[in-house]
Amino acid sequence: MRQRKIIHVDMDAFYAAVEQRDNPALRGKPVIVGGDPSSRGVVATCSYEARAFGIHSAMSSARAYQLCPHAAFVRPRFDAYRAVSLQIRELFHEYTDIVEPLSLDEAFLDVTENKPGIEYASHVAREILQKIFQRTRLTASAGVSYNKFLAKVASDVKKPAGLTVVTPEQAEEFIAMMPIRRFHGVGRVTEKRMLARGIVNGSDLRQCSLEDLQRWFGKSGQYYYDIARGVDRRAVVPNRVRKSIGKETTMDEDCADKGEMILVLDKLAKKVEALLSARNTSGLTLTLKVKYDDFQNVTRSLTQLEPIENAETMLSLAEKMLDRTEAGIRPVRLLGLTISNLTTDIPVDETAQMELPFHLN
Ligand code: DCP
Ligand code: MG
Repeated sequence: MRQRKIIHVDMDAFYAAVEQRDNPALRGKPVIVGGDPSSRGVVATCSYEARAFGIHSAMSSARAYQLCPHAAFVRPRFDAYRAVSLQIRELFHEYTDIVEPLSLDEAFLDVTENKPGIEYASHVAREILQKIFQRTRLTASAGVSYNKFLAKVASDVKKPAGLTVVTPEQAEEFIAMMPIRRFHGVGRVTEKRMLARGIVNGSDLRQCSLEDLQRWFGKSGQYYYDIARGVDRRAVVPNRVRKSIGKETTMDEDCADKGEMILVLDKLAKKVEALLSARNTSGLTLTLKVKYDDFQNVTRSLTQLEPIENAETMLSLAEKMLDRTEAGIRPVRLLGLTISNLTTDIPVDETAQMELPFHLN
């Protein structure tokens, strides 16, 4: 197959950058977008000034406040982020229609063939970053390579406002020195398990046999084996379809009372029912997510032969699954319900990231 030219574009400190752009008083300051520090909300993102204090996405806002009490805490304004997202999406389509958005602020582009007929993908990327700034007054970073994995990892290397190219000749060295936590697809749990086996960087990963990786990491083993060698054949797929629809909620206080949990699950089930019916879909699998007070997550799933679409069914399944967790014995911080194995194709709704628990309602 002919060498592909893939770009991954990712906006810098996206929500926080939009807030700083729209409110000059916030510029140059630690800005935290997310839940209120006095609530149990979390940080959606923060400005680079705030990152210097050790603050990061998904940290509790209360913790962020401890680390930097003088930071500006602002609520997210999704309409503003969506507007920017549309602007950059439109720009991408001036270069190619093979655009795969991963969220509001990032996308893969396959520019092997591109509309202006530019030869070098790095030139396309440079132009895109410049135009993003011209049109939105926001900066983005980009990675350019011959597959998605390398482009994605590369886009993170010179943030903010950076462009990193990884050519086939450079790939081996690039991967070898890269700490595995920077590898897309290696989550925190896998990272710990890799570190425990002495796998710290790409070069360590490359030493592992396929058999070992499959034994340790199951289905993902092949993926890790391939990426350690710079191999990733996944295509850039425009308009991905959603794999699941769900809702989760962080409780006001850690809860050890099962009756109360069931009330929360009942509310969640009704919300998920509404989400499904708004999209005119249903699914075969229901997953319950429980986060204990120590932030450990567990999930339980049940798959039915008949599509699940109403809240009542969801609640009765959820109750069964709740009994298969330690909820009640251990206090619970968050509960979530998700329907997957969807019975229809639903285009990826880029608002998915917004369903994270900011604790606004
Ligand atoms: N986001 C969120 N919750 C998370 C992670 C991200 O709500 N746990 C939102 C806020 C971010 C946006 O998605 O602004 C984009 O996510 P990124 O991971 O790209 O983070 P940023 O763009 O904020 O920062 P970076 O400069 O590291 O890309
Ligand atoms: Mg980003």
